[in-house]
Amino acid sequence: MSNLTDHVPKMGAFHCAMIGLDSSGKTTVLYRLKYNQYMNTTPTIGFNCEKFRINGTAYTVWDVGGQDKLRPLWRSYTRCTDGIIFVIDSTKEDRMEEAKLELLKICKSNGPSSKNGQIPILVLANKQDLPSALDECKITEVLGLKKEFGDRFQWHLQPICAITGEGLDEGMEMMHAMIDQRRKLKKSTSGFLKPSDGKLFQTGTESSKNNSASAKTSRKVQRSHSHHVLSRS
Ligand code: G3D
Ligand code: MG
Repeated sequence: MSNLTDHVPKMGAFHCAMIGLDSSGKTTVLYRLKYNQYMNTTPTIGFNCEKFRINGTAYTVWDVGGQDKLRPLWRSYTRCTDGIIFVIDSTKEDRMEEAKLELLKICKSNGPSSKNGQIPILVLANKQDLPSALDECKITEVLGLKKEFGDRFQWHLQPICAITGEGLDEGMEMMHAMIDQRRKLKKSTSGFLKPSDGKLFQTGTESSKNNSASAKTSRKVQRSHSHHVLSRS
């Protein structure tokens, strides 16, 4: 039996904070998502904010500057958001450790035990058009995604090219699925809505797959992608 609210149209936008090291391609991603075209960027001092719709869902995305002196600001954007988009430059093997440390810092403050509970993370492995780009397996390994996040976090790694937009739709579909899952989980654990079978929640894996399969996308991903969604029973 489905919950009553499953049939109520979703109100309001999904709020996402987009962070990552400087020059990883955050602003290029932002404008690709908003205008579906490549736009020239200049280094972001402060932040950019854009609103747009993807497959009927409204998003407000904050793109926060990634230079090291701006990184202390990240937390104020990630604290109360629905989802975190973490962009990495897949060609910069020598900066992966730095990216990993920054990602871990943010995750620690948004983990399951934090006040706001766990916030889903979409890792965009950008610049896959370049021959020197590390592949998905290598990036998962160097960022320690399985080791550090395991099944404690909802996360998804998506290889993309922000210049062409390849992989972005798939990544945002996964973000949508993870945010939906977190909202359902919050409702079910708050005691207002409990699934009729008494379980706290079902794994989001199947719904994520279904979402991906049914989405009408114009930009296709070439590589397979890995993800981990929180499941509780
Ligand atoms: P940032 O906002 O994370 O700092 P930007 O990064 O969006 O400003 O992008 C930094 C540089 O990376 C830009 O090049 C941009 O064109 C480039 N870039 C972004 N995404 C991709 C991609 O998918 N593939 C390739 N090849 N380049 C990308 P410039 O030359 O303007 O510094
Ligand atoms: Mg920028």
